[in-house]
Amino acid sequence: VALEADLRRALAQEEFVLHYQPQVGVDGRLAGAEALLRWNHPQRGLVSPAEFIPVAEDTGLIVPLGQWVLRSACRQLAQWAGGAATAALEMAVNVSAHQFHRPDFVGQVLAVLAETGAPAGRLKLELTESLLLKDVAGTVEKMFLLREVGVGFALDDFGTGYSSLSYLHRLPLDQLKIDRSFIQEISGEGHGAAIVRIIVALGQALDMTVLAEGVETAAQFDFIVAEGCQAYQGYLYSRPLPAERLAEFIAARA
Ligand code: G
Ligand code: G
Ligand code: MN
Ligand code: NA
Repeated sequence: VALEADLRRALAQEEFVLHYQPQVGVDGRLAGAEALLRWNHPQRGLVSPAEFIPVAEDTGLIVPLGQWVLRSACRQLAQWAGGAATAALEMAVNVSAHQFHRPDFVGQVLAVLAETGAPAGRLKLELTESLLLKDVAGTVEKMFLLREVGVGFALDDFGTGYSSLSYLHRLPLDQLKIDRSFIQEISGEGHGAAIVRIIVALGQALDMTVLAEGVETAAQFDFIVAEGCQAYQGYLYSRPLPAERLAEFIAARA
């Protein structure tokens, strides 16, 4: 309850910020960034979403918070679209189940695109497997409506949920994101390497690109390239950065 009240106050006082983690092609081309929410708490400093997203989900606060994330990320995307070095970048935005399954979700995304002037064709929404499973018919309909204006979709944390091959091919997904737990297991005793291989094959069969999450070492990078992943993100390339730091990062590489 204390955290809930604190979250409400934080929303009103604009204590949230977005950081952006680069998403890169295995050829080294910067493809875009994933917007990651941070709470800049007056006493506690930067608080991880892992701590407060579950509370926001339980209390319904995720709806206004998710709306804030989408609007802020789209403002940033519109700004990128107007800059020579950033014009081609995509923006990936995490969407929670509660937010997605609201009846007015499609209308809200369209309104934010119109309001911010962000190019729909460079917005990518990251959905999770559990979200998709909740109402497959309704989900497919929403995804097709958004795809019509150019919005893309990635399946986040892939491999950790309960995807069914029987509906995966019905969804207009552009990308599978291999959960970082499998990337971390690549060189260990687990089945990480085999799972990466299977997800790449699945992506090829379903005509989806495959992005590896949480790539931290050169060995992991070499493996995902050899297996045919098209893109990656992770500390090896860059941590999530504040917008100004990302701009410096891009300028330094240009
Ligand atoms: O950035 P970090 O690793 O701390 O994120 C922790 C978790 O919070 C991840 O699962 C990530 O997907 C989730 N997350 C980060 N930003 C957002 C957001 O804007 N909306 C939602 N729904 N989840 C987010
Ligand atoms: O669930 P989602 O994929 O949205 O979560 C992204 C989270 O992963 C973010 O909180 C981000 O900070 C974190 N992250 C990004 N790159 C790495 C990495 O290379 N290693 C680790 N351990 N975490 C990472
Ligand atoms: Mn994500
Ligand atoms: Na993930």
